[in-house]
Amino acid sequence: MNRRRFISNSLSFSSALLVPSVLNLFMGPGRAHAHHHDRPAPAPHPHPPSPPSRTGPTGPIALDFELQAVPESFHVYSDRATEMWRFRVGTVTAGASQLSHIPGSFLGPTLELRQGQRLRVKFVNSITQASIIHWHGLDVPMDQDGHPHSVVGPGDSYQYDFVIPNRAGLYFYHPHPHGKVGEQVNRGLVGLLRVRDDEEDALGLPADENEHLIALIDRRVNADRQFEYMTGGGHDHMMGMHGNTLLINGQTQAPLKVKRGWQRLRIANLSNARIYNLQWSDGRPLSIIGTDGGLLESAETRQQVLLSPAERLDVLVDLSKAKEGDQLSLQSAPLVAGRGSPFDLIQLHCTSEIGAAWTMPQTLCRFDRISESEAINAAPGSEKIFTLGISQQEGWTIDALPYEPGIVRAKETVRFGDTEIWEFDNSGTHLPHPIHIHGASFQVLSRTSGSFTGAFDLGWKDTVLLLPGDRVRLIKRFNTHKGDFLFHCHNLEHEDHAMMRDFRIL
Ligand SMILES: [Cu+2]
Repeated sequence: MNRRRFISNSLSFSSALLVPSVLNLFMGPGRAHAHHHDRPAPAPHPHPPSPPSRTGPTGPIALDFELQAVPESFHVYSDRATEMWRFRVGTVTAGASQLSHIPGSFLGPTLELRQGQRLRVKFVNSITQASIIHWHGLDVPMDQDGHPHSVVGPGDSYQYDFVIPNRAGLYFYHPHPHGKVGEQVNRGLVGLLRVRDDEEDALGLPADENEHLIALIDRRVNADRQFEYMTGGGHDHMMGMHGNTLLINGQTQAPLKVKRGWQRLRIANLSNARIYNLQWSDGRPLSIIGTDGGLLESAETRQQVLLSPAERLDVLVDLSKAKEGDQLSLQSAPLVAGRGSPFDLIQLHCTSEIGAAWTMPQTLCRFDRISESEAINAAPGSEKIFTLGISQQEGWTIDALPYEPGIVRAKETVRFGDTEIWEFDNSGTHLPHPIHIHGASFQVLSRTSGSFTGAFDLGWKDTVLLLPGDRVRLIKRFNTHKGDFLFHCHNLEHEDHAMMRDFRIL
């Protein structure tokens, strides 16, 4: 699509002024403009494909429980309850100690699992819409992945039973019914899932009260303390749903009291659409030890890192030389210096207590780097290219196509066991798109940047940020499960309307 046509399409699609809107994404909450061009909801998927038959796991079950999606009045604010949909724990049959809760948070229970453990979850749908749960970042079989074809209606349930194959890392879960993901997450249906493994244990990383889960969530909170959704009309469809209020772990911001030692921040961007540009308030670099799929080979330092929806960052900070009462803020800076000001995400307040002593090792883990030569399409120019776009008829697209359930093109078909190089091309949309691929984690090979920089590509990734003008090449192994899986933009409003495709592993 040429640039002129793109601009004319996108203007009629949303009336949004593109350049200021892009900048607004990075300027802190509370700057949304109202426009009024609503799009109809997408049609339900017609012919769900049937998953390949498989034998379920047979070993002992580490965690077995009911996870209910329920309407609930919840006190995010003390003065008035917010009407939400939440994930709540029902009957627990095994492993109750592997469910933890962030006190006061509307997030669902945090599932605490180890690599190789078997998880059984009965999802009970007690909301008024069809739904299904996707375990973001976990490499599970097709019928366990929460593909939209698996949705269950109100009053129905879905039994999950799978083994955690992933390395230690911070993962999360959320609904994945096509066209309703943004709304259901906005209402509160999201939770964290933390995986541990022996390799991570051996590092003796800061743990317990020195390890902090930090889910970055923005919501548009109205005067009645309710979460609004898509009240900005076409602008919200264009930009994705940006809130006016930052809720860390779903709560109003409160300082985190920390001991004077090493602290580990497990940061997950669980916002529908907002991108954060992380930095420390005192100018010290971020010390990054992990991303979506767990530990890096060794720690990396950056002054700033962009974290787009669904991306995770594992950050260590050494406060052993801090004094009692010292304060340090994790902030989000504007994407473009001078356009807006940094805002605090979370403040760390040092207490009198001395915390954990620790030394950063040279090497964090044995990192299995995928060589380009492993790919069946390693020859220059033979990568599969997926072009991100927008059109008046289809909304957000991949190769000018919206989501078509169960329909895969030749390039969306992969032979089981193959490794492939995929390239995502965002030279045509002028907006950022965090692209998530279901199944096994991938590695980013290279990035050709457009107008912006700051994405962090190292480690095992399941979501990669395509900034305006960017082209990103990645490599992925398709050697774990056959069947239909999704790849899509994780700006949830882009995903719903309908920047998503199936790919099939045969
Ligand atoms: Cu997008």
